[in-house]
Amino acid sequence: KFLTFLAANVPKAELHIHIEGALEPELALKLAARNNVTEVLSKYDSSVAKLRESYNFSDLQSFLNVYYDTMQVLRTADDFFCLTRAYLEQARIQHVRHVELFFDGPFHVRRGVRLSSVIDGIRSALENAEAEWGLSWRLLMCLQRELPPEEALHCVRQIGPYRPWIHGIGLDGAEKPNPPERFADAFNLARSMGLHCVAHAGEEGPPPYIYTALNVLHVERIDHGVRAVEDPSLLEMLRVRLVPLTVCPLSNWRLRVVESLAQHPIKELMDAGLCVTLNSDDPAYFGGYINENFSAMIHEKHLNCTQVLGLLENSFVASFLEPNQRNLFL
Ligand code: ES4
Ligand code: ZN
Repeated sequence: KFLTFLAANVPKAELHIHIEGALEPELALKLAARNNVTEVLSKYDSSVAKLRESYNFSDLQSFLNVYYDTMQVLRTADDFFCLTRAYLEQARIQHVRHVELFFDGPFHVRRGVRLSSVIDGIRSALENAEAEWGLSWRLLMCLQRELPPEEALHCVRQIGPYRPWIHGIGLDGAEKPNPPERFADAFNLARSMGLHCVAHAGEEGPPPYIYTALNVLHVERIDHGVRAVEDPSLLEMLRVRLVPLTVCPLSNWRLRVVESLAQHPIKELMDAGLCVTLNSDDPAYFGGYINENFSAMIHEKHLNCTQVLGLLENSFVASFLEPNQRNLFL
């Protein structure tokens, strides 16, 4: 189909990708062996097939269980380098020219991996891609909402030395029953440091979580936000305030946020006048990278050319690039 070909080959930005969610089972097993931590994947028989078999999720928590298990194999800066390099190879093939990448700060710190290892490894791979093929990038530290807010605050305080390479913070993890306002202190500190602020909200959680992400955390973008369709006045607020949504259709489908791809509310969100972008979220777990998310929506929602080009343009408009660089064909 022509539009799928077009979307696949046009330059684009990806704004919602968790680097730990790009850990394919093959690399996970390789890293487990080299770090002598094969036991962390033993409940999956340390096999690619068993790991992939476990990627049959019933909700967000059932995914997070496997995701947090698997990322235990990431120990050293070089592990994060290899992981990021592997993702960026796919991104390059899919014509991603700009990426805004999340990593899970508090979770890694809690299991004894230093932020310096995480950030140095990811950053090296990003800088290589920038030098080799002109990628532009931003790096955002996600705070895990199921962990204590003090751990989130502690991680934001630790950003100092890495400030040149950390452009913002996000909020991810188990959404219910962890509303955004619990993390007001961490977000206030981040904002005072000049960091960009985004948050996952309205993925599994109800519309009020989107309101508090906007009004208490003062986020500039909402990650997912698909449940905003349930609340017309919230849609209006997102439109008037020009708050973009980073939507991840394959993720929503695999985590049963929507019953089927055909029932995804992307058109309602676009028709409400919102700045919607398409992203992969956790491509190793949800069956596709960014172009597969485009093709899924083009096929299942019968998007027209204007809608597809609008999504591609929005990926730059909604980015944290300099305003004069937020252009599709720059
Ligand atoms: C995530 Cl899909 C999703 N939702 C919330 N937190 C996450 N962390 C990684 N993927
Ligand atoms: Zn996400």
